[in-house]
This record gives sequence, C-alpha cells and structure tokens, in this order.
Amino acid sequence: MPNICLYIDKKRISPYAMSVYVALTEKGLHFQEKMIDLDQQEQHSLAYCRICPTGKIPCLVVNDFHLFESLAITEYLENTFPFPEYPALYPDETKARAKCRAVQALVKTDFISIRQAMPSDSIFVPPQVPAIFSAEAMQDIQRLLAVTDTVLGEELWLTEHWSIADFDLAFMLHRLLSHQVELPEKIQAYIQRNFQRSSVQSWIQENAKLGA
Ligand SMILES: N[C@@H](CCC(=O)N[C@@H](CS)C(=O)NCC(=O)O)C(=O)O
Repeated sequence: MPNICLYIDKKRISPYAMSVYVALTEKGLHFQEKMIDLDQQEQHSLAYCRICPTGKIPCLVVNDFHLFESLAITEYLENTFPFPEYPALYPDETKARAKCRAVQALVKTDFISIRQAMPSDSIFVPPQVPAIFSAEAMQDIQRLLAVTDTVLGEELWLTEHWSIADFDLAFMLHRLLSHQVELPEKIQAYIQRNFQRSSVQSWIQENAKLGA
C-alpha cells in the first residue's frame, strides 16, 4: 500500500479538506493527517510551500506525488483506487460523472456571498442568533436552492448512488441550515442523509474533540 498523507487545517473547518478526508475514508484507505495552522499563516511557510506550492490546504501526498486542489485530489483517488476493489466516489457512466463534476465545480467556486455570510465553522457550531442577509446573499440562496431542486434525483442523491459531489453540495446547503434559513423538507433530508454517513461523522467527531 502507498504511504498516504493528507494536509488539512488545524481547526478542521475547511470544506475542501473535509471533502478529501471523506473521500479517503469512504475508500477505506489508511492515511496520516498533518495539521496546518492557518491562523498562524503556516500555509505560507517555506516548509509547507515546498510540500504544496499553492500555500493552501488540502494537499495530498502519496509516496512522492504531491497534489493540491480538492477536486483534482478526489478524481485522482477515484482513478488510483477504483471501483469495485474500492467503494466508488463517482458514478461510472459518463453523463452521471459529468453531472457530479459540474456540481462540485459549482459549489467549490461559486456562491461567494453565501460563503461570506455563512462561514464553514457554522456547520460545526451553529450561530445562536439568525443572521440578516444582504440582497446578494438572498439571491445566491435562491439560486442555490433552485439548482439543488433541479439536480437532485428521486433517490435523494445527485445520481443513482451517493458520490463525493453529494457531500460537497450538502456541505454548502448545511451553511443555510446552520443559519436557520427555511429549507424544503427534501433538502433537509438530503443534508441529513449526507451528514449521517460515517465518513462525515468521523470528521465531525474529530472537530468536536478540538472544542472539548
Ligand atoms: N480550490 C481549493 C481551495 C482550497 C482553499 O481555499 N483552502 C483554504 C482553506 S478553506 C486555505 O488553504 N486558505 C489559506 C489561504 O488562502 O491562505 C481546493 O479546492 O482545494
């Protein structure tokens, strides 16, 4: 087995790092975690930039292969540890896989005003008071809900089975849930189904230990 090491944020609140952690855990791969302290700007240290030239987390190191960008990492994991020897992260069928990639690309780069108004730490410790949102954030919320309604299938997954794109979408939707935005039952159930997975719960438990 290769030597796998995942660099993540010390606070364990990054959706990008969490996505790769979930992917590795779903695959059943053994890996070592290394924490980077973003508050201390450790991501810009010479030592870390030698490992990951973008100065961001996550970064995956498999033996001597270094890879940044969460979407590229989950695709690499799928290709290197393929189904059926390992559980699938993406559907095999071309259109279904393209749909998953499209959703991942969208939620990882778009909806900036949602990310600003509802930061990722709110997933782990929900705010006590409901927030007041800007017109831009309100528009993004409506757009996110409309996209979700269109892409979610009857199985309550994006495609026939769970994929890592489901987790990425559910994480973005969970920002709304944590901020007490009213959500259709279908979307609430979708978030719950994703967050009940043991791979997701495993990260949440590690995050909770930090606050304990
Ligand atoms: N597109 C990147 C985004 C990674 C990213 O933005 N990571 C943030 C943490 S959530 C980071 O490392 N921030 C530190 C910085 O920008 O200095 C990916 O998908 O991996």
